[in-house]
Amino acid sequence: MHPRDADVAGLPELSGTGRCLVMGVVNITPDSFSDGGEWFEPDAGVQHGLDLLAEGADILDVGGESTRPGSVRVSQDEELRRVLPVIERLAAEGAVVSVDTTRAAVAERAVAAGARIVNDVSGGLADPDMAGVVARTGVAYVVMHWRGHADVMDSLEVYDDVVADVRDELAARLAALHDAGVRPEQVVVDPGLGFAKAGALNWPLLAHLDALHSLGRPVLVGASRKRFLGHLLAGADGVPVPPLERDAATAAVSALAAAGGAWCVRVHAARASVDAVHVAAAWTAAAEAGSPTGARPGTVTRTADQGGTS
Ligand code: PMM
Repeated sequence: MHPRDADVAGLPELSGTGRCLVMGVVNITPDSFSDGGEWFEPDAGVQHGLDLLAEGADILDVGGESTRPGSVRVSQDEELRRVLPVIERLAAEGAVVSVDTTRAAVAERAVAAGARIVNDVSGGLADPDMAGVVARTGVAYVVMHWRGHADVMDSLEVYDDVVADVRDELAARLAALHDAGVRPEQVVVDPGLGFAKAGALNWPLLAHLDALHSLGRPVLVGASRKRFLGHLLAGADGVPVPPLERDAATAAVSALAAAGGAWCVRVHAARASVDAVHVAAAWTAAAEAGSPTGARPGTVTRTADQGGTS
């Protein structure tokens, strides 16, 4: 079975959709790089989560600490104060909620408040107690590739072969989690786009998701509004386009990542990526079914319900 179709512990309603899932971002931070401050108050955060669900998001990822390059950490108390009321209310609305945290104590309290996924951008490296909390609670756990906190990550971008190095470092994290009692079916892996990875280093990771599939677990991709897209789209003056103008490129990555076998894409603007993953699912299903007519590739066969252009 392809890892994208593997079940993830505690998320039965997300199994068998036949398409890549969409995780909508609910940042309760005044300084996140892409949408900082817009949903800082709990009511606004909850409303934003409900809007993302209405756009078709499958999961809401609630975070209270910015991972913006160079950002300074918030205290644990402040992080809890930001995320817990929003998680509680969104979970009560029936949403599948994920908590974006590197702190074991925040993860534990968030799970008690209704979170069913712990999304840890440090993959368990930032807090030695995280693996124990994940093992004990049994929740789904996103293990992202990470080399250091936001204040130092830009100095840690040294790779022999970025795809092989990220895969091997994730494999080491999976082994450590296993030793700590985390079951394989709890785990989702993530290449950590933009984390200790300058612009050009992100594209090989996206183009070789199969290398991460060799780890045997579903893959989550978080490309949304990231710097490498801003640089890609820069005009002749070389100035990166601002984060809020990167959503079309994000949706393009969602389609391609989904067609490449991603289990989930993490995005700020859900609607376009929801459409993108449906397109990718139809595309992949057709490719896997082969040609219904035996026609050579490139031969157009028109049937009644496919006719016309609108
Ligand atoms: N990126 C950010 C935050 N959390 N979590 C996962 N699993 N993968 C990511 O790529 C990721 C993440 C970047 O910060 P943002 O919330 O401001 O976009």
